[in-house]
Amino acid sequence: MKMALTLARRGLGQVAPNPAVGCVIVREESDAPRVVGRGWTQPGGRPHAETEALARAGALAKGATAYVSLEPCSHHGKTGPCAEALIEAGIARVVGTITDPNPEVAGRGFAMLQAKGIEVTENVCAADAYYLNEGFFLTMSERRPLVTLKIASSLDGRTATHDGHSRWITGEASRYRGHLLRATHDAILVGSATAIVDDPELTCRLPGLGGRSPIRIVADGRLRLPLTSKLVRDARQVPVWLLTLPGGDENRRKAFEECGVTLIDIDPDKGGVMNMRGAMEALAARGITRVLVEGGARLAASLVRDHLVDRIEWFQAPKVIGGDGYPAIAALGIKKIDEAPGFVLRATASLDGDTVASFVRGT
Ligand code: AOF
Ligand code: ZN
Repeated sequence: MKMALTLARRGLGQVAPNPAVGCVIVREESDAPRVVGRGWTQPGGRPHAETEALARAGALAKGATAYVSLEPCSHHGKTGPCAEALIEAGIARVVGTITDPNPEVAGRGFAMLQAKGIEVTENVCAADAYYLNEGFFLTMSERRPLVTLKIASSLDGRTATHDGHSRWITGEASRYRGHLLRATHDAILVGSATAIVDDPELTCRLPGLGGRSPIRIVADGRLRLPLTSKLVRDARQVPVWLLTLPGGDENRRKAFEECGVTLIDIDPDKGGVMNMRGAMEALAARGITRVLVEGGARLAASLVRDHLVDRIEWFQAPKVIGGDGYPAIAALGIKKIDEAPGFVLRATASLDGDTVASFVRGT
């Protein structure tokens, strides 16, 4: 199952709105098990993992065990049900993780297999399977994507000097890791101030992964992003979406659209600012399951305040900028420490002197 999960991971950032699934077909031969087919959900979400693995196994699938990192589907979608394909191939046993929360599946995949006399073992590596596809699960349960906040700061949590100088706080290895995060998310989101000040490209520029740039999204309530920005200039190569407040200047809206930028209206909160939960729901409705937030401080603060940050990837350089620098997260107005949102450390790594710490939301 660990192997199936590793294969599944290849699909992250490529298969939305579908989950990234892996499948390994194994023949339990006399002395040692033998892998006869491996598959994972293909870019765009199809074919599914199981049919890929079955195609590789061919006739050797008969009597074999299939390890699948999510319950095999039971519905007739764009392709036939994977549960049926496993049955037809003569699979004898299926080892699975958790049920597929898609209401069209929701236990029917496992039931179809069992009804045909196939032995089914569920809940193997269930926590890992959930973590891997948390974006897909959240779109099903909360109609919003998984939100990963990426921060690159000094030891004291600053992202720029008081002059706004920020290139570069973290080193090259950290920045490469940041690009890998881009490749494994469906979209990157930044606030308009960051987009204006940094004029970023927000693409994945890792050698070999150049084609894996996610959709680039700017939260820009008042359409302040310059039409001359790098993002707008190459919006026809790598998609750019602007989350904006309804209304606004018609000519400016048209100008963005003529550059190939997609405008998505998000209703304001009572205070007239963009409702971030509404924004996330709008992204999920457009098939986004994993969003990487890359700044700035105000966008990060509003997402933290609204309890929308599921994970934090905090890159820290061994430098001190001081209290006159810009904070990574803007004011939250918290009075008591027990009101501060908590996160749980999941892993750390050192990257050429920087450290990256991965956190998940506290319960
Ligand atoms: C599997 N194996 O590799 C994946 C599954 O639109 P369709 O027909 O591709 O179906 C999408 C649904 O299939 C998706 O919402 C989820 O329930 C399931 N994804 N299932 O057996 C796979 N990606
Ligand atoms: Zn399927």
